Amino acid sequence: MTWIAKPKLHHPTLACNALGYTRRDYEGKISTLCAGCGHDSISAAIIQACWELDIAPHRVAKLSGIGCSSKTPDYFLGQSHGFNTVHGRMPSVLTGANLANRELIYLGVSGDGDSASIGLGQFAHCLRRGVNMVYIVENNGVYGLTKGQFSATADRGSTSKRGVENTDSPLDMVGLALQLGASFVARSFSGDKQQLVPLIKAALGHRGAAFLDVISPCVAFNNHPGSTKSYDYVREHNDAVNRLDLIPPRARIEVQYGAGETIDIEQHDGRVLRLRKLDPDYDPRDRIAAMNYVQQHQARGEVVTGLLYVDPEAEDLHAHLRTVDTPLNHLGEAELCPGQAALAKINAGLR
Ligand SMILES: Cc1ncc(C[n+]2csc(CCOP(=O)(O)OP(=O)(O)O)c2C)c(N)n1
Ligand code: SF4
Ligand SMILES: [Mg+2]
Repeated sequence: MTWIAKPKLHHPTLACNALGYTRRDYEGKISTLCAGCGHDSISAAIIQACWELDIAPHRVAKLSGIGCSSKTPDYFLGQSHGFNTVHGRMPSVLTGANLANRELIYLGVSGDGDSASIGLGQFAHCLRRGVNMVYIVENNGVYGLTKGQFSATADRGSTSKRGVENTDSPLDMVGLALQLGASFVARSFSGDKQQLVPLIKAALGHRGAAFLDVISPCVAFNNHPGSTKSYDYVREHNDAVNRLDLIPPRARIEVQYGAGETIDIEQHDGRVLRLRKLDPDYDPRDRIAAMNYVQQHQARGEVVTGLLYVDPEAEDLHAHLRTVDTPLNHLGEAELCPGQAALAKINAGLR
């Protein structure tokens, strides 16, 4: 709970990184998400990655939109800069911040509702512009915060908590990111920290638009009608003296599987998610091959995970715009104001 402060005392034997920080120095407030929510595992992976990379927390700017996923930056990197924006508007605020101060490490955290519905346009443009950032979508196929409506990434034929079938085609964030020109595209699963932590570290080291789609189960809005642990079942069979909403804690799903292997993961609602980890000889430097690979496996009902595409030579928005090396917010009036003579020359050129 956010009003319960975390104890500041650290055990003296906790391991420190090269900056002298323990892993706990990269934590944030206590999470208010449902017990077992995949998003908390992603926060833990971000903490681990930043600690292992010896990133000074004050060098990170974390930005998000609106949703359970977008709440998570409050639960990690408590010493970093943070901006919780409007629903779907994280990318434009991040782009502006990045243009003003290129020296920070930009981490955008969003949800499938935030990025694939209301924020789809913003998502598209920050990727195609090559904004230097790590963009993580915590993808659960629902609007978790507003009680589980289908998001645009929900599979056709999947049923909601109320048993309603989704008749719309899903939108694949990875396929879109590849098409839109992101120079680093990866997918993972929240419960696979062996894969997720290195992917976050690689994305943080990439110059350009790095996109990470992380499948992250929502434990609250996938309880099927047959379940005796569902809200409806409990309400119908509960002779209660008052009505309280209860979110039953569920175990986090954790997985381990090797390169080239597939794994079937039974989710909390009983649906099976088939993940395939990339083959060891997969070459991630070919964008078109990556698009084909993702589509072919998708047609077989497999969700491919791993680093799908990277352009190691990528350039970012600052390179495209040829901005000065000094962050714009460090420049003084003398550098920012060209003076009367320069202005007169520009005006003359426009006559
Ligand atoms: C302009 C606007 N429209 C709608 C909402 C209501 N709303 C809040 S969060 C959300 C969807 C969140 O879904 P997602 O991004 O997938 O996050 P999750 O909770 O699933 O992690 C919606 C529609 C809002 N806050 N603002
Ligand atoms: S409603 Fe779903 S997404 Fe939101 S905190 Fe609970 S489990 Fe996570
Ligand atoms: Mg969601």
